[in-house]
Parts: sequence; structure tokens; C-alpha cells
Amino acid sequence: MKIAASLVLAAAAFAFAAPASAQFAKPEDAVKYRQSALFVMAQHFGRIGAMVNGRVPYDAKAATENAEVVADMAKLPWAGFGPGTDKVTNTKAKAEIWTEQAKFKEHNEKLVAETGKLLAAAKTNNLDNLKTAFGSTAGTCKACHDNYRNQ
Ligand code: ASC
Repeated sequence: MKIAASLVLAAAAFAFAAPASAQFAKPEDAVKYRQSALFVMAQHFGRIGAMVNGRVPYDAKAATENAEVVADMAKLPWAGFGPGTDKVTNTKAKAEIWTEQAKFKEHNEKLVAETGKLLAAAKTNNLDNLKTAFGSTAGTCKACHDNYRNQ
């Protein structure tokens, strides 16, 4: 009972001590989180790319499974760019992410929309549909990188 009570107090103290930058214990965790989501997304997007570019045989089921991961991952990184995370400097993120938040958010939303279309295209089991959606999604990745990521 006594232990439970002190755990509750400790949890409450932690909650109040947590920064305004939402659900992460520290800004470095937010950076790790967003980089991890983007890394996993790139791995699975790359597997679709290999099929689209003919480097591996087209496999409709694998394409859909990969597109599911891509579409899920696409929703995650943006929470990791919250207030205070601009102070973590050993990243490729440009300062404009935080000074042009509305524009950055448009790019984030575009990616979520495009990866949703990629998944829908994968589910048609048609390689041409997949190719079109892949190209369009890649263009969305690139547009955001061109504006908001250092080389
Ligand atoms: C990928 C990948 C990206 C995008 C980008 C598109 O496969 O890892 O970041 O495509 O290169 O231009």
C-alpha cells in the first residue's frame, strides 16, 4: 500500500516535471522517435521501390504489407518535431521546420495522404498502379526533404 502510494506520487511528480513538448521524457527522445519512424518507413518504402524498379520480382502481398507499414509510419514522425526539439542540433532538421510550422504541417499531411493512396494502390494488386503511387509518394518525400532537411 505504502509502495503503491509512493509510486503514484512519483508518477504524478514526473507528469508535472515533463516538458510542454508532450509525451517525450526529453527532446532527444523525440528526435530518436521521429528518426526511427522515418528510418522504418524508408526501409519498407525501399522494398516497394525494389519491386517498382524491377530489382526484385513483384509480389502483391509483400507490396501491401510494406505499404501498410509505410502508411502507419507516415503518421508518426511529426509529434517528434514539437517545441524544444529544435534545440537538439546534431540532426539534419532545418530551422524552418519550426519557423514555418503551417507549411511543414502541410507537407506532413501530404505524406499521410500519399501513403494512404500508396496502400490503396498496393491493394489493387496491379503493378502499374503501384508504380504511379510510388512515384507520387517519393515526390512527396523529396519535396519535404528539399525544403526542410539538410543534406
Ligand atoms: C526513399 C527514401 C527517401 C525517399 C526519397 C525520395 O526511398 O528513403 O527518403 O525515397 O529519396 O526522393
